[in-house]
Parts: sequence; C-alpha cells; structure tokens
Amino acid sequence: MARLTVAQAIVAWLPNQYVERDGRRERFFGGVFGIFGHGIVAGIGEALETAQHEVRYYQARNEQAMVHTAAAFAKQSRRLRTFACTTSIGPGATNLATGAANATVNRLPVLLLPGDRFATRRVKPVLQQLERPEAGDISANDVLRPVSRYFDRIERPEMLTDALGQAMRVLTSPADTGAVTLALPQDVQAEAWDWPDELFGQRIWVVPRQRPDAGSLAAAADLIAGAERPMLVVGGGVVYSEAETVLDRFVRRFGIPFTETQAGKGALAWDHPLNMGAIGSTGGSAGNAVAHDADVVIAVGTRLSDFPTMSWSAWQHPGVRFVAVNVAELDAVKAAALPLVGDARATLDELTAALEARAYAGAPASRREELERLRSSWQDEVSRVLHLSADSHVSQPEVIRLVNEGLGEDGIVVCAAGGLPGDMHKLWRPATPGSYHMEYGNSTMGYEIAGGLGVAMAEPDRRIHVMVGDGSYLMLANELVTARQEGIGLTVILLDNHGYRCIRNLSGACGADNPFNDFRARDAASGTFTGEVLPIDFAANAASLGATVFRAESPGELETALRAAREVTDRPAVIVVETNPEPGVPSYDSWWDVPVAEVSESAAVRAAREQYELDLRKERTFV
Ligand SMILES: Cc1ncc(C[n+]2csc(CCOP(=O)(O)OP(=O)(O)O)c2C)c(N)n1
Ligand SMILES: [Mg+2]
Repeated sequence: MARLTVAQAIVAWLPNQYVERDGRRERFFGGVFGIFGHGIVAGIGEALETAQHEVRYYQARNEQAMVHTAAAFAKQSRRLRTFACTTSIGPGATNLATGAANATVNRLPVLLLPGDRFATRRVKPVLQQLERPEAGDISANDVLRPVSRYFDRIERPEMLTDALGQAMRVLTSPADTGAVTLALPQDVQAEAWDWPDELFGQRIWVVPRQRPDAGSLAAAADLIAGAERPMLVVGGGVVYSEAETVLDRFVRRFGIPFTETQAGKGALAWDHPLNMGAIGSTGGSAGNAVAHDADVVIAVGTRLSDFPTMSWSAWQHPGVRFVAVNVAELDAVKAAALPLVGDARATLDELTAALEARAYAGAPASRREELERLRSSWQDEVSRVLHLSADSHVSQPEVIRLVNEGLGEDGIVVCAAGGLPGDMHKLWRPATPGSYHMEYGNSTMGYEIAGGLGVAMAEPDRRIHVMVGDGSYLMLANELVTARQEGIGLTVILLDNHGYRCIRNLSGACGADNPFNDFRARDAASGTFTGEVLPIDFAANAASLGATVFRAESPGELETALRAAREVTDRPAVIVVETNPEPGVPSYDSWWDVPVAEVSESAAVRAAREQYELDLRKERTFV
C-alpha cells in the first residue's frame, strides 16, 4: 500500500504506462503540459513538483495550444505516444475544448486533466465555478464531454483506479482513440488514500492488429477480382498502422492505382508508379480522373469526409461499390461499403493472399499504360504550377516549391489551415516517409506552431518547417515562447497575404464580394473597410517572443533565409514572407459542397446559386 494524494497517485502512475505493438514497446506519456491555477496547483502541481525527475513538466502559454502540441506529438508518433495536459478550472479547462475536438476529430490520443469545482461543494461557488440554476452537478468541464471519447469526473479517490484503466483503454484503442478527459475536483486531488502498489507497477497496453471477418474478406476479394477499374484511397489509417510496405506490395502486385487523402499523403513515394496523387476537393487531375470512372473503391484508413470524397461527387461510375478497410466500424460502413473492420496492415495482407488464391492477375497492360499517362501528365502540371511566379513578391506555389526543395532528407513540414493545405495536397512532394504532417480533419487555425512544437518533440533529429498563414499566426503563435524555453530549433514560414485569403476566395466562389476577409483599416467616418492594409509587423512580433527572425521579399531571399534558419538550432526561427495571392493554384475538376444563398438581391449570388444547383446533381448517396 502507498499512501498518496489522488494527484500524487496520477503522477506516479503516468510514467509506468507503456504501449506495445509488434513487439516494440514505448513509454506512452512523454510528460505533462500544464498551466496552473487554484484548481490544480496544490494538487497535480504539487505532485509534479515532487516527481520532477520521473515525469517531465512542460509549461505552455495557452491550453488549446498545449493540446495541439500533444496531438501533433501523437500523430507523428503514429498514436503510440502522447502527453497529458493539465489545467485549472473554469477558463483554463474550457480553453481545452478546441484542442480536444481537434484530437478527437483526427482520432489522436491526448489525456486531459482539468481541475474542477469542489466535489464536496463545501464552498460554492469557488472562483471560476459555473453555476446553473437547473442542475447542481454540471461544471464548465462538461463542455469537454462531446469533444472527448471518454469523460469521467473523479468525485472520490476510490473512483480513480477504474477511471485510469478506462482512460488507457480508449487512448490506446485504434478505433476509439481521441481526447480522454478526467476532470479532477480540486478537493479530491489533495485527498490522501491507500493505493495498491500494483497501480504504480509497469503496465503494458498492447495495441492490437485487428483482423477482418473472414466472410467479408472473401466477399471483398471477389468484388475486387471482378472489377474492371479498381482504385484505392490511402488515408491516415495506413500511416498509423505502419502499413506502407504491405500497401506497396498490394498495389504493385495487382496494378491498382491509389490516391491520397491529406492524412495519407506521403505513405508511399510521390513518384511511385501508381500514385495518382491528391483526390477530392483539393485533388489533382490524375486522382480525380481515376476516381471519376472507378467501379470498385478500396478505401483504407479514411473517414471519407467531404474533402477526399469531393462532397461525395468524386465517383460517377453508376455501379461503383466501396470496400472500406478501417479499424472503426463507424467508417467501415459509410457509403454502403463492404466493411472490412480491421487494422490496415493486417487486412491488406489478408486481402493480398485472398486475391492471390483467386489467381487474380490484376490490371491488364492497357490500363497500366493509361494510368501512367494520367500520372505523368499530372506530375508535369505540378512542375508547371510550382514554377508560377508573381508579378511582385513571391507566389504561394513558389513558397511551397522553395520550402519543399529546402526541406532536405531530414525535414518535416507541418501545416493545418488556410489556403496552404489545398495547395500543398496537390503540389507537395514528400521526400521521405513521415515528412508531410497536415492536420486537415479539423483544419484548426493555430495548430501550426503548437503542432510543430509537438512534432519537433516527437522527432528531435529532424528539422521541422511550419507553414502558417498570417491569420493562423495571429490566432495562436505564442508557443514560440515554449519552443524558446525548451531550446527547440524549428523553422516557421509565415505567409503574409494580408488576410483570410482562402475564405475570401470561397466567398467569391459563392457570389459574394464581401470585404470581411482582408486585414484592412476601418474608416472611422463611414464605418466601412478601406483599401489600406493594416500595418502588422509580424517580424517584430515574432522577435518579441524570442524567435530569430528573417524577412524574405523575393524567391532568392526566401531560399537564403531557409538555409540560414536551419542554422538556428536552439530557438525558433521565423521567416516572414509577403506573398502575392496571384497566381493561385488551379482546381482540377473538383468541387466542394458549400451551400449558396437560395435567394439574394445580388446577381452574382444568383448566378453562383444556379451553378451550385447544377453541381449538386453530381452529389451521390450510396445506400
Ligand atoms: C480556429 C478556426 N477558426 C476559423 C476557421 C475558418 N478558416 C479556415 S481558413 C481561414 C483563414 C486563414 O487565414 P490565413 O491563415 O491567413 O490563411 P490564408 O487563407 O490567407 O491562406 C479561416 C478563418 C478555422 N479553420 N479555424
Ligand atoms: Mg492569410
């Protein structure tokens, strides 16, 4: 028996949790991020201080940001590692919500430990306690319920051991993982209890490789063997499952072309002979052409959201059928797919064997030639677009090319929101596996720098390059301070185009010409926005947070700055580059369902609505 407080027990338990997959064992928690307040400082704070040598504490600037750091660390570690994040009650806890949603949408494990009001309600309301007239048992932490995959409130010490076990079950479950919240009432944190010694012994959580149902596998093999134009969609599940080699063998063996979602991009080489590139609303010409005519779609490890499916208009073959390989039943049954509920690697292995048993020879030579034509003309187009330059300043495709070229063998690019993800999905050429880290499940502005920090912590020997728009930077850049504190060298490329440009473009596509998305001064007299660009000195801002700063006005200067930034190894380096939004990257027979106003005084909106109604006809439902 060990007599410890609830908080001390949690902190003693954390470093003894290990995960194991394929015989490889990793310590699950890299440490604890936290910002303290009265709701946690004397509980978890005291415990962390005492246990400094066993559990490393990291200070953050913003609770949302620290969850992004933890989630990015988990994503880059293929979900086999993460951080715990602890906060005070009230605003500290509710600030976790966006980070938690981001982790849950992207199916990434993070453990959240917010403080909570008194369990005894002896003193009520305490500072920052939310009171509701209709219920006594609600606290602000309840906002974390819908964005968590598991939620519990530890109202008594006896509840802890079960809750910790349930938390680890969910965190290490490939199908169920996401944010896990254990809300910790502040009086309970400080309460002492006699814990069984086994609670603090090494505990190994095996991450299983689930195998699909045999009958469904046979049916899927029959369907694929009978297909004339099969294709495959590579999602993030391929990466999390480390299925790259098995996938490579599968597609080569049968000559099946594949396309990439944002999370699946980079699983196989960009110049792989069967890589048709990006698919969907941010897809390219080859990916979207292959999808258009496919009769059987093997979707591996993808949530089949509106982007890769082009709002379910990507597949136009009248009889198209789906085979969905996914650990999560939720995803495996979408689009009336034949569900193969299982781990990507194990399932592709079994599918290969099943097709070989049917003596399936794969695609005929004529199809392989057609695919090669599509692939090489798409790659020619990518090369053309990457060299589009602007009349003044630097174009966004040019920035993408220069950062891609400057990344080197050890580089990793991190990005999340704005116009960059769509362009990078099409244009980026990942040089090495794991070098394209895109958060596009939630596309959270502000993930970029905080996430870049998490990636750097997961891969300390690789150079992280964060691509961030000016809007995203303004939303959440303060983890530059944390990078400085931790002595982490990473390069941030800040693309300043004076506003929320991608939303301006989207609003234009919906017929509007609104001035709400540019960073412009407001005229005091008329109340309207003027043409005057707001004077924001991003370089001074980044420098004030402890970064080494470079300014790049031309492609040549950007190249030089990228090289110089790499030499900054003990703190963040920020390169501010003003970009010209023209020329932009074309879209390739792609569409995204964003409803346009059905009635409007504007002729442009009415025209956009007319086009929208035509486009809607391509949208399909599969039942
Ligand atoms: C937290 C959050 N708020 C709002 C949005 C909606 N949104 C998506 S991109 C974007 C603008 C991003 O601006 P910037 O980072 O400058 O990139 P740009 O569009 O200029 O490329 C907005 C507002 C979002 N994705 N995340
Ligand atoms: Mg911008």
